[in-house]
Amino acid sequence: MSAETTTAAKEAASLRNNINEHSYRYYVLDAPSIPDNDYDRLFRRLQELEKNFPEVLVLESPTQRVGEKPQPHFDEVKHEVPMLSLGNAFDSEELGDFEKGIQKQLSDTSPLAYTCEPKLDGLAVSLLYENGKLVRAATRGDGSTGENITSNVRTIRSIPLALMGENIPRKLEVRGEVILPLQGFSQLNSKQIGKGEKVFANPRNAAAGSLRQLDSRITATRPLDMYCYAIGWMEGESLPATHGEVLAYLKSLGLKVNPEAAQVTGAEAVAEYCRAMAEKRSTLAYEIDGVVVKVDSLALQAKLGFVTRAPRWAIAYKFPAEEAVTQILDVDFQVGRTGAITPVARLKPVSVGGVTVSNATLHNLDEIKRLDVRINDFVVICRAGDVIPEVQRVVMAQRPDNATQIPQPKHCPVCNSELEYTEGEVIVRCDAGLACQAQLKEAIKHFVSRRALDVEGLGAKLVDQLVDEGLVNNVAELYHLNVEQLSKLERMGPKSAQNVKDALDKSKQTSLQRFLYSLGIREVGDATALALARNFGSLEKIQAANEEVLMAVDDIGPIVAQHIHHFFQQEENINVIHSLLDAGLEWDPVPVVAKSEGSQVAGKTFVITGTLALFTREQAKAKLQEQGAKVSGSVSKKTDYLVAGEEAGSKLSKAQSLGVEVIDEQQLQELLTLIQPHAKENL
Ligand code: 5U1
Repeated sequence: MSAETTTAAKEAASLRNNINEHSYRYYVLDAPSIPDNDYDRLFRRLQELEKNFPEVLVLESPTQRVGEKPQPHFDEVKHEVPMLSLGNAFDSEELGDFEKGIQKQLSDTSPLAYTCEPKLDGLAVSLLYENGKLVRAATRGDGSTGENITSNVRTIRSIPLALMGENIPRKLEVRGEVILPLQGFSQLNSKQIGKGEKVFANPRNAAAGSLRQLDSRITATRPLDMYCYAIGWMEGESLPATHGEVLAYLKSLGLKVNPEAAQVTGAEAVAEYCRAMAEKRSTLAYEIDGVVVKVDSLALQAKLGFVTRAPRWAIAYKFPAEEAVTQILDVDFQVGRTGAITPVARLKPVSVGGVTVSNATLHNLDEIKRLDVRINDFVVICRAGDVIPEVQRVVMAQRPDNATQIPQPKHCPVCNSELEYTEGEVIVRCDAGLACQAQLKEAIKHFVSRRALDVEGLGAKLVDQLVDEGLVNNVAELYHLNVEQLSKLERMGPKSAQNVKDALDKSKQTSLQRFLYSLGIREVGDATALALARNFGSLEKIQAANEEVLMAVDDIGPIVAQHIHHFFQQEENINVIHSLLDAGLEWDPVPVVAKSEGSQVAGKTFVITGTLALFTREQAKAKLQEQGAKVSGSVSKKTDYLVAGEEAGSKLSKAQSLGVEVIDEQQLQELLTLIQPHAKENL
């Protein structure tokens, strides 16, 4: 190295330290120490040196945050230590149960010390530092395998590319939440509107969309931030004794940790922290949806261990569903797949927990009566998670003079046929079946949906067009479409048309369960379809079964049996089935399952909670019942097993406190397949 280069290298190193320190103060501590102009000057000088002396350039230089070209895809990353999810608590009683469960396991009733911190509504991300340098960042994915998003994460200014401080470990895998703060979110949406591009529904979606960019130059324009909350694993330094100290250690390395984190003792103090955080929520610069509570002692955490994918030593307290008041502008009636008429309130748009809501369901006509809701009324809207917002109550004190009764519909709003009001039934229906375009569209959407024939690329808008243009009058006619017809439709080029045609051809090879489900028989979900397929083994036998024979199948009661039998009696349905078979739909023979003979689960009582990945809950239930197990909705002393999926909530805490055996779905699958090696088919 020449003397000139050595001098340049020294100056570059000093500039990097200087710039990193100022960035840290600005982005992590939120306490800038120099004016922007001075910072820019330092930055430009470093860029100049690195340009003139490329040999002094290092990957962790602050000038190297943004990549120069897009990447083709994200590689997979296998997490060395799984990224866990958390069980939920919804009130102080459940927080108390959480503590009791732990005390029971530890055989010690002393109140426990916890660290509480806000639960950020963002995306869990893992950062890997080797010798202090950021070498990899990954999404959580399914907890075991995520995606390598290093180039995007490098653009997040509050994440150090090189750790600071004295005790830098040889290797450190640190976890936290990437978020888009509220101010950045509204700026981003204003920009999107200006460019005529998609507006993000909430900061979480915007953060997810930003991290999923293949071009990190786009991510770099999004003001993302990250708060770190845990060490996944570490080499070369020893872990502190408590979680509070872990957070302090991460902070000493230059990582951003949440300043709201606090240590408290006992479940009551935790509940108090949660109440205080709920009050503070609207003043925070980012969205939160609850509080994460962790047993503070790492030794106790290790002793308590894990159930399925959630630690026993931590829980997420979730804030109650969000509410807002707005005015009903009108009420429309929508027609569902089975002809059910649902009243939908059209609202003056209102933000509920960061999402703009303009429609809310009123469920059915009885609900309109129960709420005594009228057009122009001010109403409380409630939105919980991804559920469709609903009208919760009328603000009677604010009822305006022009509040008008919602007229009871006499005719179908789509096909105009007379509506059927059945004594004692809450649901009003249009019984025009597929002659009603709304029902036809919904039937086709159901037919091509993921759990049915799974026709990729045939989305709702395309289905609407196919029906509106008269190209498809029943599901079988989908298979008569040609590329030319498809490519003439809106937003369809020859390539997309060919893709849809290919996807339709691919869907012809299916399973009997999917085929039955896709027919959209009332009350026949995919679990019932599976039970039918397993019990009868062939379509012909199901078609020939009378109600009594159908009712011999576990879980099929008189009403479901009547719907199935009725469906297969209709000439129109028989014709469509023939046309589908003529079009080439086929499936492998289905082995008929002997009921509970020899099963490990026969006679046992199961409760299923949380989100399962290998089964739907209904499938798990159907399979258990098929093998003679009972499936109950609530945990009690009589429960033999709790099957806990992701985000298992209060049932998990209750099972733990009652000492009920908790298994994950892998173990469930093992129990189910012990005597039936073919039981995995068709899941
Ligand atoms: N604040 C915070 N969020 N959060 C999410 N802490 C925290 N801890 C988590 C998760 C999933 O998991 C621990 C088990 C590390």
